Amino acid sequence: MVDSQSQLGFGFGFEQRIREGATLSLSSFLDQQPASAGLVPMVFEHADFAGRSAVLGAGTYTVLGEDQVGDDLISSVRVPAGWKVTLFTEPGLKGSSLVLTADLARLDGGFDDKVSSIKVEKG
Ligand SMILES: [Ca+2]
Repeated sequence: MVDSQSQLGFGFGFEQRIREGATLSLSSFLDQQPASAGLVPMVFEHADFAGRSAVLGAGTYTVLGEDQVGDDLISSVRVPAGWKVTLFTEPGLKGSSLVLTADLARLDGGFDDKVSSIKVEKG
């Protein structure tokens, strides 16, 4: 009786250590991924993917509130492979538009701090 109890106790503790070790390795692996490996497009307040940022899932953003960085503030955009992000200079997907299918570290003068609505598509 005593022997089998101590074996059970040992087995449980060993499994726990394995699980904890596996979890730690996985999270440190994920932390080391560059932001460009993200699965969803992101917009940034400043050039070179700096300042405040927001993740934009597929959909239409007819006005940009704080959850989308804000109106007339976006200066750079990350677009993962397989996504298409269209920027518009006016609310409601109006005004000048710019289609992005790859990261853009610096919007040009026509769009820098002028984006007011966005359409995000996948595939
Ligand atoms: Ca800006």
